[in-house]
Amino acid sequence: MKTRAAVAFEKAKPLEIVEVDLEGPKAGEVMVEIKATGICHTDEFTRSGADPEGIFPVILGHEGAGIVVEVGPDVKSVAVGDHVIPLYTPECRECEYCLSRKTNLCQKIRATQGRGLMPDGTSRFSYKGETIYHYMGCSTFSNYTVLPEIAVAKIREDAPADKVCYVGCGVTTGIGAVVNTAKVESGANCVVFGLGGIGLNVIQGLRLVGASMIVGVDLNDDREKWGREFGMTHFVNPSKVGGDLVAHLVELTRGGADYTFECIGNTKVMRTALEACHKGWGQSIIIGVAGAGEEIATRPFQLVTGRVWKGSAFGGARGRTDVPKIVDMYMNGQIAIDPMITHTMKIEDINTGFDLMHRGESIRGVVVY
Ligand code: NAD
Ligand code: AHE
Ligand code: ZN
Ligand code: ZN
Repeated sequence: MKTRAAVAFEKAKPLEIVEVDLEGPKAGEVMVEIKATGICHTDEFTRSGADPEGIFPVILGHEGAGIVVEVGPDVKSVAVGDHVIPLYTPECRECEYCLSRKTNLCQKIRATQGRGLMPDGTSRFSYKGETIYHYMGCSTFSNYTVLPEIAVAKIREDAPADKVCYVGCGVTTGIGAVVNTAKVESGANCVVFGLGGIGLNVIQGLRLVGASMIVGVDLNDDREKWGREFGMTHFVNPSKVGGDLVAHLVELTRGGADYTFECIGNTKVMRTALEACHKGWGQSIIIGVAGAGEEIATRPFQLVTGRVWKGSAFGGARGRTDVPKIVDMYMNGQIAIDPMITHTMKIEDINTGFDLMHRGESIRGVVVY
């Protein structure tokens, strides 16, 4: 069949809206009509050419919500008509990683996913006879896409797609980093670096668990009102701190933070986030994704003296199990999503969504098909 999609034909070029060819689902796969998709900074990271796994031409997008329209042979866990959220971190419930209970990083299809292909090593997308690659196993910048059944979470039917698409990455990543990765306890003092689509969800996660001090750090002063709306108690703009930022944050948190979260993808800020942690026990969680060739550095003494560096992918969430629960939390009014979706647009205007992100004007742009 034909489907309308925003294709990244080359790195660092605007996406082009074209009709691509999409093959139907094979065994264990489902076709989903994507109703809405968010634009995450990771889409921009890959579009820009900074992603070492970046492969072109590709259909980006990994923050979607939609409805199953066709199932391939042997599909058991979902049916036509089910409302689903695509999962870039699948949950097969049978690989060594899933069974370990120590990680959410299911590896069942990771190798082919990283090469832009379905588990059988082929792509379902093509354009004028040429292969177009899948992205993060999702490709939600296409109106219709094909996914393995282990990479979709079934959600309640009354959840609005144009809002809960954000659970497909940003909301789950932010709240999950607090609850699953850091396991922040009530009363903790925390610092969040980067108050965008991810950082604001870290902030609302910290409010949810009863953190005491929630310091937000961003170069964009407009982000102060956003942080405060979701629970931030203090705001720091590093460009306005006279001296050393680490010393400033350590003093503000009376000895260093119990937990810090890097939600930017800047390796210099990652160092600051670690060193702003409390001696003896402070934990710094890296969420931001850094470009090819970039590395983190600190004095080993920072770790010797008890600070801990951790990373978090998809908030440590097991998608098929946890995503429906996060959608329920939204529907029950326990977490906010609507205010963070600052812009909605048609697929034809998706490049404007990237521009708004670059200019720091949007928190989340969402494409509605
Ligand atoms: P965003 O563009 O919405 O937000 C980034 C924020 O960082 C902006 O508010 C910006 O002003 C601020 N910022 C930039 N440089 C700064 C600096 N030097 N100091 C302080 N603030 C600064 O991006 P997002 O969608 O929130 O994504 C944030 C990061 O998280 C990206 O690297 C993205 O790729 C990554 N990410 C990771 C995961 C994961 O599972 N680990 C999931 C989603 C996104
Ligand atoms: N491809 C990059 C890494 C990108 C990355 O770290 N992705 C995160 C999700 S970001 C969502 O917005 C992730 O889940 N990583 C785990 C994984 O297995 O990819 C690179 O550096 O090669
Ligand atoms: Zn994302
Ligand atoms: Zn698995």
